Amino acid sequence: MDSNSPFSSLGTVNWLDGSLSGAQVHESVKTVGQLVGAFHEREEAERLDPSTVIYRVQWFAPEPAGTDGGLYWGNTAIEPGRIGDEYFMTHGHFHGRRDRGEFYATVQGEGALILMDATRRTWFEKMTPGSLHYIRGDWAHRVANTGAERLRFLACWPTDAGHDYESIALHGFGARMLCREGRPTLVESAS
Ligand code: PAN
Ligand code: ZN
Repeated sequence: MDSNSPFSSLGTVNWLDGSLSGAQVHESVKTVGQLVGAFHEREEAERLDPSTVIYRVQWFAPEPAGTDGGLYWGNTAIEPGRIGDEYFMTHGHFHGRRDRGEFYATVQGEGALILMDATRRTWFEKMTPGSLHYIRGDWAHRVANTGAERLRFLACWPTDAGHDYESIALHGFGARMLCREGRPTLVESAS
């Protein structure tokens, strides 16, 4: 059977771990050096090898960024670990357009999806294999790996969502996922 669909050679999803493959996969790697300012124990982060990988993102982008009504599909893999008492996590962001939502679905591992609304109210949803999470367009989102193995989740978001990292770099989230008495605990931030 021949297919002449313009997107038929996009690539494949490995449903065992969520990883993407094919010629059109985009990839980025985030290291301790790039995330140093995100963790509250900055000195601890500066003591680590800056090339240590915290997470990797893969995504399919069948349309250029900003296209009306398009969708992107991604997979994020966060390594297990902590900097001081804070679990390895993503930068986190608001969408540039606050009316553009997103789905996350956990494939492997254990984690926390940390969410924050426009008033800085911050809460989390537990991520376990199979858990599905809907992120409203005006909620900032960050994921922490609270388990002992790699955390992998899939994401689907609109092509014209955009990413506002600056608000998070400037003001952070209203709370952090910290290890307290051996357990992941959401602790309100001072600032
Ligand atoms: C995800 C995230 C991915 C990495 O694809 O971009 O998990 O997190 P940061 O972008 O915060 O570094 C997504 O939410 N896209 O919109
Ligand atoms: Zn997003």
